[in-house]
Amino acid sequence: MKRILVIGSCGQIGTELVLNLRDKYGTNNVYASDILENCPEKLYPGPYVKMDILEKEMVRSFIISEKISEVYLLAALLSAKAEERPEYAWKLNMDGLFTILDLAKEGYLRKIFWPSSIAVFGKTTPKFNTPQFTIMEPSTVYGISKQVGERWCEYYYAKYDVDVRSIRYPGLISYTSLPGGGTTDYAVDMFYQAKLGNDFTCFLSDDTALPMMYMDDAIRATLELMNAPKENIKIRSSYNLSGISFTPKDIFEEIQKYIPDFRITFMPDFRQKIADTWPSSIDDISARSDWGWKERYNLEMLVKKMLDNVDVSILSSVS
Ligand code: NAD
Ligand code: AKB
Repeated sequence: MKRILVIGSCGQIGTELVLNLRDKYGTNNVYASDILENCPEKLYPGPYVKMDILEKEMVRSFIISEKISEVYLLAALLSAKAEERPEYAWKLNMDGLFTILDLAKEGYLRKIFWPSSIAVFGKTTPKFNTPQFTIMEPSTVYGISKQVGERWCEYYYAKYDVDVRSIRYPGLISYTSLPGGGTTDYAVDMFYQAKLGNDFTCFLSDDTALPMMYMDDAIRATLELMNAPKENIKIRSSYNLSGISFTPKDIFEEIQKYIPDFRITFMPDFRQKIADTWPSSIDDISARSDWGWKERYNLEMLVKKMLDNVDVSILSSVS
């Protein structure tokens, strides 16, 4: 029987991942954990433990005493927040990964999921249909931490046979919880402002195309990767994963089909410089051929699903 721990479970991905894992493996076999005192109501009932990934001894003793077999390590500072706190971002994004990789090396964990990002690429990377193997010169602290993390995952697999699996997620769009401080967050914010009847000020320019994905696809990809036979996982750094590529103008125009009075102004800020170094679209042929990945959501489906489900009352929980 699997015993799963999700670290960073109260965030944008963690909330949905825990719900999906509990559906699949049973509520009591999936521990949610986060640095926050309490988990979001959506994760009641179910085991929750307050845990700071940087408290190494506490993390180790919990995993060993609870006989955890799989860890999904999601705790991190994302691109925009990491630029505000570079030293802390480096510590958080790297130290936690070593704690978990070492536990697997010592035989306490059977499998690890650790997400990378399109932020591993940089301005010297081919921008369109970015290949799996290409030039990677990230210029953000977040991107550097993800690229270095990829190298260490690959190393622990090659040297110690640690079964660590990873996806370079694109920008994720969802309504269950709010995003945590990334460059692609604008696309989620746009839905809340549209539903509130507000005008929207976009921090990226109208023509900034980025790889994006609806959360259901990202969660499904994660579970498919984790359940694929070990011998199929040929890439131990991280897999490129492609869903949709769109600009702020594309998504605005799609929302406007439902809310014709919706208005937008473009006022690029420091996040524009980050976005300018990232790919516009991704080639994910390796994920497709190694473990059968295929996206389901296109832009039209994503926008309809978001407008049907975004609940603006969630905003009061952060104000
Ligand atoms: P998020 O910011 O929404 O959630 C991160 C969670 O980690 C938060 O609940 C936070 O409280 C928790 N956390 C922070 N510090 C912690 C600590 N010291 N100990 C334990 N928990 C701590 O992030 P997310 O969007 O859910 O992203 C999860 C992972 O996926 C990250 O590694 C991120 O880099 C990666 N990723 C996300 C996206 C995306 O679009 N959401 C895209 C690419 C990669
Ligand atoms: C961010 O914008 O930082 C994240 C990511 C693409 O890694 N959404």
